[in-house]
Formats: sequence, structure tokens, C-alpha cells
Amino acid sequence: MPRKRVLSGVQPTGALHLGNWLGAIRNWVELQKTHETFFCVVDLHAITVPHDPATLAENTLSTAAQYMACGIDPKISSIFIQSHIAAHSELCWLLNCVTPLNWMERMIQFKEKAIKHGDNVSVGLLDYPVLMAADILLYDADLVPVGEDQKQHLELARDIAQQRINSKFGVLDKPLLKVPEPLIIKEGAKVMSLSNGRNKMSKSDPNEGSRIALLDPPDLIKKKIKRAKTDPKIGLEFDNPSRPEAENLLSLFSLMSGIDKKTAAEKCSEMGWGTFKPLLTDATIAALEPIQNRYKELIQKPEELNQVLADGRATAEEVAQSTLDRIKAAVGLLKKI
Ligand code: AQP
Repeated sequence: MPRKRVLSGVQPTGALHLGNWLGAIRNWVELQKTHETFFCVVDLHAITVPHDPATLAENTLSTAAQYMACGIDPKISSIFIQSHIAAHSELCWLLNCVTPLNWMERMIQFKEKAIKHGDNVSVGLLDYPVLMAADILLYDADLVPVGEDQKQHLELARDIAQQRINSKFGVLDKPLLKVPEPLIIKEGAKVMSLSNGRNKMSKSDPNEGSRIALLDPPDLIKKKIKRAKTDPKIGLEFDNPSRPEAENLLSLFSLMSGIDKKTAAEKCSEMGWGTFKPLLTDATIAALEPIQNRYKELIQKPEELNQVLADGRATAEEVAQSTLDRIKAAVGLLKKI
């Protein structure tokens, strides 16, 4: 039986943080053991909002190195950069031409990001989910790991594949595009901001202190946790909606120290913040140390990193190009001689 294929990626919009690791990359490390896996750095998505050209390339390479430092193994997974494979943009255009505009205007992430960027909203931001559909559909992915926030985008990719490509241009019983299924990870963690337990930890939050980056040095981790928002109550607990910070930091403690939630809750149930924070700090520093050490080794060998990306691109491009050729022919574009 061939392994089911999985595709996922992270935008190089800044330093990867605990949320990207615990909510995504850590799960990929497990998935690569049982699935055929493609992991890309989605740099074309990163330019849908205003960005700094001077740091984008650096962040892109660093993100790929962080995938590997976290345990993505290039011998079993294909790691590549989205913009290195032109088929992503080409398929996006073909899908744009069949996707109704009102489907796009319904996308919640677009509405939220559009509010944030005011007058500076690009067509690219509106089109972000179609590019994401192209990313997924190019690889005939069976499964796409998604968090709550990305479910709507995956649903759109499924609708485009099914209703706009397969049913219009395909032949019955022989779909042109595979319709992907969401892969909901049960253990998936949503990590919240250190400065407000009701907001998601995010790369683009202007407040650096709201997140812990995977590459933050120990003294910075200590400082950020020391300043993390707390509440006046003694004792940490789960499932108290009026205490989002206690929930988030206790959950982080459980994940960072590798102890289950129940044991973590018992251990910290009567602990004051002054005792708890150093424990969380030590556990976080210890959990990130092997990633940081591996990253330092990898980033000092850019030739090896580039080779990994070239190999990943070669494998991915073969699959992507064949899908693109299939769709171009189906919509009636003249074949290149
Ligand atoms: N706080 C989080 N908790 C759990 N999972 C998270 N992810 C992101 N933040 C958290 C997961 O990381 C993957 C990659 O995300 P992305 O870079 O494509 O975009 P994002 O979800 O918008 O991540 P950020 O950090 O918030 O980036 P910006 O600020 O640039 O928008 C996804 O699987 C996501 O679920």
C-alpha cells in the first residue's frame, strides 16, 4: 500500500515560535514516520502582507533550517521553498480563473487581516487561500494537517478541486485533482500569547514579548516568562475560562517538561506565580536546547542546507509539474512542443 501523502508549510514571516512548533512542526516529525511528506516554506504567502525584502530570504533559509533542527529528516521528507517551484503560481492563476469572487470574500482570515492592514490590503491577501489550494492540490495530497484557523481554507481547496475543476473539466470516475481531507491532530496544541492569554501566539505580533521564539537565548526566555501576564490568584489550573493565562502557561509547562496535563495541574495547583515561572523557564530552556544546538550546526553549513532544498525541490517539482500539465491540458491550453 502506498503511504498517504501529506503537505504542509509555514510562512517565513518572522522567527518561528513555540506555537509553530507545538501546533505544527512537532506533529510533522511524527507524520513523516508513517506518511509520504512534503514540507515547504511558503514564502509567496509571506509577501501577501507588507514585508521587509532585506530579511525575507534570510528568514526563508532559517525556517527551512529550523524544520530540520526540530527533527524533519530530509532523507524521508521533501523540504523545499514554495517560490522555487513555478507551478505553485501557475496553478494558482488557473484556479483563480474558476473560483467565484464571493467565495473569497467570505474567508474569515482575509476579513481579520484586512482590518489589521487598513488601506494597504493587496489582491494577494484576498487570493491567499487560492494559492494555498494550489499548494495542496499540486501534490495530490491525501491529508493536510490543519488547525481550527485553517479549516475554512482547506474546505475552499476541496470545493475548488471538486466543483470547479473535477466536475467542469474532468471525466466521470477519473478526477483531475485529488480532493484532500483535513488531518485534525488530537494532541495539537494552540499556544496563546504571553501578553494576552486570549490571543494566539503569533510571529507578526508587534510585541516581541508576546512570544518565545525557538531560537531565543536562555536569558531572553527567562525575561519573557518573567514578564508574561498573570492574574492575582494563587495556584495554576486548567478549564477556568476567567484565567486564560493560567491555562496557557500551565499547558506550556506540561508540554515543555513532557509531563501529562493532570500531573502538571496537580503539581502546580497551589503554587504561586513566583515559584511557577522559574520552573516553566527551566523546562522551556531545556526543551529548546537540542533544537538550538542542531540549528547552530545546520546554519553554519549553507551548502548542505542548499543541497537539501535542491533535492527537496527536485522531488516536489516532478509531482507538481505533472499535475500542472494535466490541468493545463484539461482547461484547453495549447501544449508546448
Ligand atoms: N499560536 C499557535 N498555536 C498553535 N499553532 C500555531 N500555528 C501558528 N501559530 C500557532 C501553526 O503554525 C503553522 C504555520 O503557521 P503560518 O506561519 O502559516 O501562519 P500563522 O498560522 O498565521 O502563524 P503566525 O505565527 O500567526 O504567523 P503570522 O503572524 O505571520 O500570521 C500553522 O499550522 C498554524 O496552525
